Amino acid sequence: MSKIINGTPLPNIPWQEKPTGETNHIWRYSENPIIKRNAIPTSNSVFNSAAVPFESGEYKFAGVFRVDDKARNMKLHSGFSKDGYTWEISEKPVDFIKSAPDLQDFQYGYDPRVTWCEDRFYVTWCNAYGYKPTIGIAYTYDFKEFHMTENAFLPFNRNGVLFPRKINGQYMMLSRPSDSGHTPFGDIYISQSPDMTYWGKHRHVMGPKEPWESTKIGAGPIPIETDEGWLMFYHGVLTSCNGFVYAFSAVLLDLDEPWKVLKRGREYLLTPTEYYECVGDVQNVTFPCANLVDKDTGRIAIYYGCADTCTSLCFTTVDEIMDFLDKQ
Ligand code: BMA
Repeated sequence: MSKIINGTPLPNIPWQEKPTGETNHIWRYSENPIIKRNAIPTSNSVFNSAAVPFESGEYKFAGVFRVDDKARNMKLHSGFSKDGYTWEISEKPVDFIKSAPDLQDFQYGYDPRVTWCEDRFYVTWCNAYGYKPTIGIAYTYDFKEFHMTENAFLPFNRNGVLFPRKINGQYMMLSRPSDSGHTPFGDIYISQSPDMTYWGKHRHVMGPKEPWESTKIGAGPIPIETDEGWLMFYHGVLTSCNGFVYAFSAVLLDLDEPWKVLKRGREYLLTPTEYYECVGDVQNVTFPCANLVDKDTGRIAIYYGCADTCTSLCFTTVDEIMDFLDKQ
């Protein structure tokens, strides 16, 4: 049994037992989707969003949500939840406070990740700089005020995922250099920073390998630290005659040199098969952006966007994924 290190107990993690007869290593919540496209009056869709444990009064969870409005602007909204299933999403987008006067104004933002690191929550997302996508960084203590700092990289880049602690004295961030459109390529890289401002020492982590991910891959939720390595879900894209298909799998990265891949899924763990994953604004998309983890039981609840329209939950455990990786 592999152990989670550097995590916290989360007895109130959203959870359903693996259904009898289920042969996959990940199983869906029976009441999916948990957040519908019309969650707030102005929303066209709410998907590819991030949730974390956060205590505030009755609330036990907080998050940053990708909300596309009815003019199809891509905005980020904060939200709170008592149980991790039912979310109260702010009707107003996050109004970022700029940490330097000459930082760009918020133009658009999507696919947020939220990481607890040291003393605060960091949000990383695909941020427009001159209307070109790169990786934005902000921090918050309360999910009410968000301080936007320097972008991590130059355009074009997407899927910036921060590790939850420094490794060998460096902050580490995964990302996926891209182009200005619906990028037909993409490998995962890692970059290092002593101060969250200057990023360098870039290392290649991995590129597409199997048919299900043959177009491009990108980091998913925040990596989970286990005694065997960093466990991370990542998405992979296949180009079919109907367009892109977004599925996801898992990888185990070296604890001290996380650009080294120790084990990697050959098969996908979850691919669009349910109606809400196949039908929506963009068909056939399952896109994980967050995982809650209970250190005591190894239970994992994954939040994933469905068909660029709504948000769902699925479940697994550290042991299930290690078992899957050992069999690949
Ligand atoms: C990517 C991003 C994601 C989206 C996916 C599928 O480029 O825009 O937010 O889920 O495409 O449309």
